[in-house]
This record gives sequence, C-alpha cells and structure tokens, in this order.
Amino acid sequence: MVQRITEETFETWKHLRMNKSSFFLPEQGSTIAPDVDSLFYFIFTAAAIIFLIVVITMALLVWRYRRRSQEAGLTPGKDHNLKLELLWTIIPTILVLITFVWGFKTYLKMNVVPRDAIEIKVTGKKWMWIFDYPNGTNSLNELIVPAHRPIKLLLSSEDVIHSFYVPGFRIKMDVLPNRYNVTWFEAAGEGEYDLFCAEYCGTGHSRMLGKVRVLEENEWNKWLEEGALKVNENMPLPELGKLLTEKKACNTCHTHDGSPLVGPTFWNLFGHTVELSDGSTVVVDENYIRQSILDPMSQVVAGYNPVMPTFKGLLRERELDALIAYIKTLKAEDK
Ligand code: HEC
Ligand SMILES: [Cu+2]
Repeated sequence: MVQRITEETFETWKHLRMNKSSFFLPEQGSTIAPDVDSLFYFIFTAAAIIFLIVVITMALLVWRYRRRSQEAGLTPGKDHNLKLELLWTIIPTILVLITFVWGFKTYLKMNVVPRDAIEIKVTGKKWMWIFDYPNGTNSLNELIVPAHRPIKLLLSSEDVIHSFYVPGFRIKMDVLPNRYNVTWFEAAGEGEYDLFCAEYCGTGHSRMLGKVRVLEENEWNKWLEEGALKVNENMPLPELGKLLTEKKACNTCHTHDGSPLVGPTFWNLFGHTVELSDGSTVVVDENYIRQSILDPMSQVVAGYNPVMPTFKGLLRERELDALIAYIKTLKAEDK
C-alpha cells in the first residue's frame, strides 16, 4: 500500500524529465526564454563576425607590411581613410542600437509582472529554499507550479544574500535580507528544471540546490489541495522520516552513516550522550531531537557552529514524529 502511494506519485511525475538543450543553452522552459536566447545569439554572432574580421585583417596587415630586410627603411605610413573610418563607426553604432532597443524591450517584458499572475513567496536561507503558496501550503527546495500560467515570485532572504537562478527559465534574481525582490515567469510546458543559488552564501552554497516542477494545471491544483506531503500519510514513520531528511534538506548538513558534515551525523545519535557548547551534557531522547529541530539555537552541540535553521512552521506534527522515528533506527543492531 505504502510503496504504491509513493511509487504512484513518482510515476505520475515521471514524464517530467529535462529534455533537449541546444549546444550553448539549456532547454527553453519559459515563454521568455526564446526572446533571451535570440538576443544572445544575435550578440554572439555579431561579436564572432567582428572578431574574425578584426583578427584576420590584422594578421594580413602584419604580414603585408612586415619589415622585409635590414636595409629597407620603414613602410611609409598611411594616416587616413574616410570611407573606412565611417564604416567602422556606423556599423558598430547600428549594432549597439539594435542591441539596446531589443534588450530593453526584453528587459521590460521580464520585469512587468502580468496582472493575473499567481504569487508565490520564495524564502532563501542557509541553505535551502522555502516556497509558500497562496493557500498556505509550503514546500522545501521544490517549487511546484502550473504550466502556461504567469507565476510571480516574491523573494527575500532570512540571512545572507542568495540568488534564485533557474537556467531553463532564463531567470536569475538576487534574494536579499530585509528587502523584497520580484521576478516572474511563465513555464512553457510541463517539465523539471534545475534551481541553483547563484550567490556564494557560505559552506553549504554548492548544496543549495532545488528543482522546479511544472505540472499540468489540474494536477497542480490537486497537489495544492492535498498539501505538499499528504501523499505520505500512510507511510510508516521511519520510512517517511528517511524521505524527509532528503525533502527537507537535513542531508545537506547531516549524514546517516557516521561521518560528520556541517552538523553531527544521525548515526548512533539516539540514546547517546551529547556535550553541548555551554559545557552541559544531555542524553539524546525524543524531546531533545524535537527541540533540536524546532529550536536549534537552544542547545548547540559542542564543536559545531550554530548554523542549523529552525524548522518551526515547516514540519507537520507527523513529520516531526517521522524524523525522530527514523533517527532512532540509525544504530548498530544490539548484540
Ligand atoms: C544548515 C545545516 C543544517 C540543516 C539543514 C539541518 N541541520 Fe541539524 N544541525 C546542524 C548543526 C550545525 C548542528 C549542531 C549544532 C546545533 O546543535 O545547533 C545540528 C544539530 C542537530 C541535531 C542535534 C544533534 C546532536 O548531535 O545532538 C539534530 C537532532 C538535528 N540537527 C536534526 C536535524 C534535522 C531533522 C534536520 C532536517 C529537518 C536538520 N537537522 C537540518 C545543521 C543543520
Ligand atoms: Cu545561497
């Protein structure tokens, strides 16, 4: 039963695979992507052609006017050619003007949010993405959106500067503390796209990864109604807990095999005595784990930096139980 539920979920999302990318650029996943790309190709082609003209002409002239022998004097200088000068002033000016007008139009399109856009709040924090949807559902590191609908993102950070970057959509926007930024996109079709943080934000920066999943609108509505993780309601607690360590990004900082990462490993954690930074010790039980997750600053483990974000409001009661149940299973068999 349980297996079937998760497998079904993955099954229905299986068609959401990344597809074709071109030689230079990833797949065009948004309605703005073709505009951005054609401008890119225009600038690239113009620059490549001018580069070739300059380099080839230069090589030819170097060869043509080389010093031929010790005795020969200097080549008589040529100092003026009105036609040539006009040519290399006018052509680049035209190219620059085209680029400006084209770029400005595209820029406006990318910055003026359509009025009927669905607003999603994006919060960056070390080192995860939190998405809050209009009906109160939230998701971590996975932005779930409907296809063919404009989506407005309202972005802010809880700590340092991050940057929300989805190459497939051709959007990148700084995510700042104490200030809201806005960007928008309309996904061109169903699919799965990479999400990166594009602003170096500390040790976990390279692991601040996410996905954007674009669903068909009905499917998206269904997902919203069910709430992000309701599908897991029938899963046994330890199994759900294991899934959550990935879904909620615990595994960017904790391992379950004994090796320390940004935080202590979950392996053999339960039942062991932990030394805290204030010198006291505690035996790890359910309440300690619960408090570590909801209020990490209240008990910081000795030897670690207090960088764990609080998960208050981000985990349902059952999800907390599941994480605790999972951590409990991580120990060697009793002899
Ligand atoms: C940004 C990195 C980071 C993330 C993400 C993170 N933690 Fe932590 N966690 C830490 C660090 C660092 C510590 C040790 C310092 C402290 O106690 O605050 C810690 C401590 C803990 C402890 C206490 C461990 C001990 O040895 O006493 C538990 C339990 C824990 N985390 C559970 C979780 C769970 C569950 C999640 C996911 C829901 C999670 N953490 C996500 C960094 C992180
Ligand atoms: Cu970041």
